[in-house]
Amino acid sequence: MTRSHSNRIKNALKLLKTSQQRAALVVSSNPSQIRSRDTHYPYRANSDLYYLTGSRAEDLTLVLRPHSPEPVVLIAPPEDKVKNLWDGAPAPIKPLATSLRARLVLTTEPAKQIISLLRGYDTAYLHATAATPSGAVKEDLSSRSSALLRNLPTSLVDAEQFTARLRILKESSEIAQIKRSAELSGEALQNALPLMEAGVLEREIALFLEYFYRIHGAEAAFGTIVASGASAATLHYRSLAKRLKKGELLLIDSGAELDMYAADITRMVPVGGAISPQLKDLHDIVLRAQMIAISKIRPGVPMIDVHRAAARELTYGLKYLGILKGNVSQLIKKEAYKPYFPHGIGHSLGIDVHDATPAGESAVLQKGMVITIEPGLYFQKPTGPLPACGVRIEDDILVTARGHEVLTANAFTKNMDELSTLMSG
Ligand SMILES: [Mn+2]
Repeated sequence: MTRSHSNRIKNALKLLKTSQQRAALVVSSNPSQIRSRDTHYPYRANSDLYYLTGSRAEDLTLVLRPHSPEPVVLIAPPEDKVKNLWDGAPAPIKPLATSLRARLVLTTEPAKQIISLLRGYDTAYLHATAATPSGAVKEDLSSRSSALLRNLPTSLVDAEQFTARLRILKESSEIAQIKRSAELSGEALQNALPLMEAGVLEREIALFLEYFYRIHGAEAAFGTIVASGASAATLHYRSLAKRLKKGELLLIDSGAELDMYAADITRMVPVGGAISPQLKDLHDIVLRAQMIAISKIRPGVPMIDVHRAAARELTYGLKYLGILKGNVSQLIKKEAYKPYFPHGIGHSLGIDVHDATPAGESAVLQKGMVITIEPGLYFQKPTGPLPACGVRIEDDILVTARGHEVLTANAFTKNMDELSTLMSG
C-alpha cells in the first residue's frame, strides 16, 4: 500500500460518481484454485484489487459506494487460528483499512454484507468469478425476482468495464514497474543464450527463463513459449517437447511478472548461427513491419492504423517471397495476408499481460498507454520458398506525449547477422 492507492480509490469514487445512475464497485480477491483434492495452484492476486488497494490478500473484498457517508468498505473474514497454523497468518488487514480510510467489516458472510451495502444503488460493477463474495452477490442478485430486488442494483456490469478506464493509462510508478519487468525479461533471454543450441529441448530453455525470473523474485507472466522450426507456426505452442535443430528459427515469447507487473517479449534466434537466406528474408520482413508499426505510435493514432501499417509491409514481404501474387493494394484490401498474419498487432500491458483495453479496434492511442507491438507471419506447412515455420517479433511500447518509448529496446538483439555470429561461436 502506498499513497498512490488511496489516490486510485479517490479516482475510482470520482469516476463512479460521474455515471448517470447510482453506481457502486465490488472487487473481491481471486479464489484459490484447486489443482487436485487438497493441493492448490500457486495463488495469483486479483489485478483490480491489487491496483486499487496494493493488497494481494486471498480473502478480501473492496466495496466502493460514492453516494454513502462511508464510501470505502473492506470486508474480510475473522481471524482463523486453525487456518493460520497451516498457512501462516495473512498480512494484517487493519493497517490497510486505516491507510485506505476504509470501514473494516469482519464477517463469515461477506455476500450478505455486500448486498446490504448495495442498498440504494442502481448499478453494481462486479466480477462474476465463482467462489468469491463478488461472484456470489452477482448470482444472488441476478436470480431475484423484481419484488426481491427493491432498492438493490438491477444493472450488474462486469467490473472490468469500469476498472479498464482507470487502468488503461499508466502512472509513472507503474511504468517504472513495467520497465523493471522488461529489464529482467531481457536479462533472462541474454542468460539463456548458451542454451539455444542444436539438441537442447525447447522446454529446457523455457524452464531456464522461468528459473531466472523466480530467483529474481518474479515469475512468468504467462506460459513461456519456446518454439523451434514448425512449432512456431502454432501461435500459443505449449508442448515444448522438441529438440532444437541446426538451421531452424527459434521463437521465444516470454515475460517476467515482477511485483505484479508484466513484460512480454518475443525474439527469434537462428539455431546454430546459420539459417537459409529465405528464413533470413522472412525474419527481416517481420522486423521491418514491426519497426514501421512502432514508428506510427503517438497520441491520437487509432490502433487500427498501426495494425494496417504492419499488414501493408507484411503484404509487400509476402509478395517479395512469391507467396502472394498480384497488386499490393488489392491484396491489402482483400486481407490476403490474414492466413499468415491472423492476430492483432498488439495489446495493452500492465498488471495483466493482456491488460485492461478500451473497446475494440476503435481504440485510439493516448499518452500513458503501454502496448505490445508484435507482428508475425506463420506457415503451418511448407509455403513458397519456406519450410513450415513462424516468425513473431514483439516489444513493449510506452505512448509518450510526443511519440513513444520502446521499454524493451535493450532486451535482446533483433539483428539476425549479429545473432548468427553470436550463435555460431
Ligand atoms: Mn504479447
